[in-house]
Amino acid sequence: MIRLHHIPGARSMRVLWLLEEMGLDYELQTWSLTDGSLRSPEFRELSPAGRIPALEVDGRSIFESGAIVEYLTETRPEAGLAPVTGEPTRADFLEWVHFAETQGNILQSLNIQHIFLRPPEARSPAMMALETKRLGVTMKALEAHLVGRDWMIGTFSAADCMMGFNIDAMFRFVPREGFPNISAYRDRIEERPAYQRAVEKGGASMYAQDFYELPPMEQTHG
Ligand SMILES: N[C@@H](CCC(=O)N[C@@H](CS)C(=O)NCC(=O)O)C(=O)O
Repeated sequence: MIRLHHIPGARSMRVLWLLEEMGLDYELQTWSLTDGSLRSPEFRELSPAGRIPALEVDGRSIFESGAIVEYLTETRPEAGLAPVTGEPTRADFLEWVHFAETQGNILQSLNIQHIFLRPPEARSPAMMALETKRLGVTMKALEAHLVGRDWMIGTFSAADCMMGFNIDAMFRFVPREGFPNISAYRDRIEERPAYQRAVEKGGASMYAQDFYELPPMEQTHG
């Protein structure tokens, strides 16, 4: 039995998409970011910092999306979704798996500032501007990397599934213009039947708007 602990639009999308690409049977257990349940003893047994995703698999629970992706590809090599240790592209694979989380942390900070922080006066326009710039730096790196490549390491791999959380989020904060390679990459992702199934099973995203403008700096408080 494989059970994915999931929140619509969260980093668990990475694992959900990978499970679909691998054709594995799994159950989904859906949690909420806002009802306090991630802090419950029951959930902390699975993920001690109370973070999504956690995956119950092979008689244990694994947390950290990157660790889950590495574990699933190592224990199920027949899926062919990661170069094995010793292959020339193994280091590239690891770099981009972990790059996704560097970018994911910035996206999380922007999600908190634009969507979750209450009251709205608690938001920091200065932090929002800084994190948007930092996101732009990671997007420029990604844009340059995708020149002449369809997928993160050339051929499709689980490193692309790690972008499953990022790809729906980044253009909510930085406009598409100037990022033709990321836009085309996103289109390729959205054409994959496994990604489409993951989106359908995963539930509605947290975003109510296509794009979130930066607030003017004079709204700074404190
Ligand atoms: N590095 C972790 C980050 C996990 C994480 O922060 N997940 C978010 C959802 S996308 C979460 O659970 N947030 C709840 C919280 O911060 O309390 C991973 O990649 O799994």
